[in-house]
Amino acid sequence: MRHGLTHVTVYNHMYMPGSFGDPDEEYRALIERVSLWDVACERQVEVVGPDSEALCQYVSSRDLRGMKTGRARYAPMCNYDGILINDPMALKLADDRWWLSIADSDVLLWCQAVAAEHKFDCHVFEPDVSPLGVQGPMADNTMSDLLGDWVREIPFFAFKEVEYAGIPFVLCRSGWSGQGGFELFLQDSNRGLDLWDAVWTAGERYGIHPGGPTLNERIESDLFSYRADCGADASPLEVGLDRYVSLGRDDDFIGKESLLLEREQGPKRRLVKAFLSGARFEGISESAWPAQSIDGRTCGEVRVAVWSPKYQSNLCLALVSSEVAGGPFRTQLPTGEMVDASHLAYFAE
Ligand code: THG
Repeated sequence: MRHGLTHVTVYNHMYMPGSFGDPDEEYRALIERVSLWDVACERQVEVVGPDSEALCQYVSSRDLRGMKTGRARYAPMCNYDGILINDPMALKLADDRWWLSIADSDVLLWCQAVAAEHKFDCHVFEPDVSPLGVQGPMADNTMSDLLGDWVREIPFFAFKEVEYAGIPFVLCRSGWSGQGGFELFLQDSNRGLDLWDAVWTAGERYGIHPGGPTLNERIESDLFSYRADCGADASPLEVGLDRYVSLGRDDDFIGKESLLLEREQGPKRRLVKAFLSGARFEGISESAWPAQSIDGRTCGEVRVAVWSPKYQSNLCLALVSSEVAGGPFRTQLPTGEMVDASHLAYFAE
């Protein structure tokens, strides 16, 4: 609030700061400097006990076996019908201790139920852990000024448990932008302002700016957003998460049978990136817009649309039938105006 917060959304039943009033400057700070994000709403589901890995492995579509302690993996989760229900990062804190760092749906209840039904010997709960994002090309300088040069050596999706001025957190090279940076998983919510202020002070000489998950940058960088990019009925194969779904696994996992069948038949829809014609969009789209094929038939929907500085064009993510996904289509704006969509790429390909 002190930094002039102007826009919040709700994510995992929490407020998430989104913008501080100047989206163009927030984009620039993220691309050229360093940006500080309160992403405490990326809640953790902690799993502790002898069967913690077995539970995480069973609920994840991705194979998590063979991970070292101190490493993370992006691990989509499906229900028994092979429908995507969340896309967490799985962090292995110890052989018998894991965090699922979740997107916006109730994974805690799901994991507690699966653990009980399958008699996995583990405890599933929500710990006091609140991530802070430090993203952008100056994130390394900022964090190494704060903690020491060693932070530069942390590989992507690896982490270390640290303490700074008595503030305990897990420092991980990760985050929801394509610009690089860290997430600081604060382990004491009473120290949130202290941690924010410490990183802010370290980042001032690098032009640190307050921000949040940035819609245009994350689409340009192919980062998926559960709920925004698809509804409650999409499979990971439709939305381009295939590479994080380990269909060759020799063990069972939730959704496996359905996903194998879907792969055989081919996904019915595809998530695509497309340019939209017309004047520059201001702000972000608030709802899905109907998509039509060139011959006028309903073919899916534009899920999100935004101005892209990188492409100097309006850019959207659309979930459309596989037949039209490789080519042009049209969409109707809330104003009623029809605009042309031209295929840029399949999402994440
Ligand atoms: N940080 C944390 N938790 C999260 C998110 C986050 N939970 C919800 C949501 N974001 C999950 N979504 C993603 C999507 C992509 C990535 C991270 C979280 C990501 N993917 C790498 C990439 O696409 O290059 C690949 C990772 C891999 O190879 O395993 O970084 O932002 N804490």
